[in-house]
Amino acid sequence: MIPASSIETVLKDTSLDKSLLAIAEKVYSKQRLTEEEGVLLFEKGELGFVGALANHIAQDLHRNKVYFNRNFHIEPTNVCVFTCNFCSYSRQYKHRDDGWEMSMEQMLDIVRKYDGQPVTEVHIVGGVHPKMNLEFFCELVSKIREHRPGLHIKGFTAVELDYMFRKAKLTTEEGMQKLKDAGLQSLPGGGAEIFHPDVRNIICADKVDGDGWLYIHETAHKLGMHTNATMLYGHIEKYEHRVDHMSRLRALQDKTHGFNCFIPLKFRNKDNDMSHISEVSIIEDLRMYAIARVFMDNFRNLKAYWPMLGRQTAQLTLSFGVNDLDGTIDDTTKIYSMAGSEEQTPAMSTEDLCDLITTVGKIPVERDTLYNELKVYEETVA
Ligand code: V47
Ligand code: SF4
Repeated sequence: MIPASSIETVLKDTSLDKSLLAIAEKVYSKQRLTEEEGVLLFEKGELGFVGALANHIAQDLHRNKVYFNRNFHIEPTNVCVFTCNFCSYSRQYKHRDDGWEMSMEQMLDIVRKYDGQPVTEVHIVGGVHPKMNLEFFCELVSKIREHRPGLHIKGFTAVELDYMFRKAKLTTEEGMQKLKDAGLQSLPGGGAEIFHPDVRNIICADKVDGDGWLYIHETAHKLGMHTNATMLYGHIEKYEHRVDHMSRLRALQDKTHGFNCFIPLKFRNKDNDMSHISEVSIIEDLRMYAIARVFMDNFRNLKAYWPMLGRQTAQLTLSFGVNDLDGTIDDTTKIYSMAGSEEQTPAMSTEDLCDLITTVGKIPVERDTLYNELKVYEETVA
């Protein structure tokens, strides 16, 4: 499914709302959109229109290439001191018998399971356990590094890091440097949710705030590490909050150039304290991705995380500005299956991912965590 029009057709459409035409002209001449224009796109831009703009930008940046990587996750625990209302995954410390807590050896066993397999990245993320501290995670990272020096270690959301550093009574710089010295190479984008306090104070009041999240990522960037950024959309937030969130990320990216990619995460409503909120439609998902591609003009990569969206919707996003599908995952994450995703045992082989990409006429490219191209599967395009 390709947006019905090209941007050139859109520009010639005399029936188009004047404010939308002005936005299309700005996109065509590579000018940045203001926050007001971002909100206007959400309010007035129908799917075909925003899709034409997003597709134009993605084609310009990536031609038909779509990236994926070979990765697996370690989720050390789902015990968590925080109480985010949208979370279906965590268990409070007093109910830890209902959850899981992995030992060092259990986590290293997961890494050893991939010995001899061509994975390039381990993604470590979990709940914030009061007894798993900075020292424990430095040891984990250095043991993984020692066992498999070539495996890129991407780990710990700003929420986990904020808690670890505070408990260790270290500054963000000191704590981050310790993890970097142990072998941590980049940070995932979780914990961002919606930065604006009007929303954050309702959905996840007790964890690091928006400024704190941004400061942790800025510090990582200053130390030469790359990071990702997410946004949890489709719950109580208004379009203004989405645009404010993206605008703050865009401003930090201007300053540091340290973000690898932006990942909008669709709110899933199973078994959490926000289950009464309906999930948004697939059309709204596609509009979200397309507008992110248009607004986030300094983020080269826009990722659709297929274990959360489901593989069919993820495939559709490829025609609406997305150029990355994350990885093979190998059934090593529970966050989204517990929140109601279609993907109850998320795993895709490289062949599955390539098929999904080539079916919509795109070229699969295996990448590493930093988006260096490892293999272009050009010959597989039908
Ligand atoms: O911050 C939790 C989200 C995030 C729900 O950097 C939910 O490559 C939807 O950050 N519905 C953690 N989302 C996962 C994460 C991530 C995932 C994939 C790739 C990367 C990356 C990072 O999961 C949390 C929160 O925003 N989340 N519960 C839910 N019910
Ligand atoms: Fe804890 Fe993360 Fe769940 Fe929030 S989203 S309750 S920080 S595991």
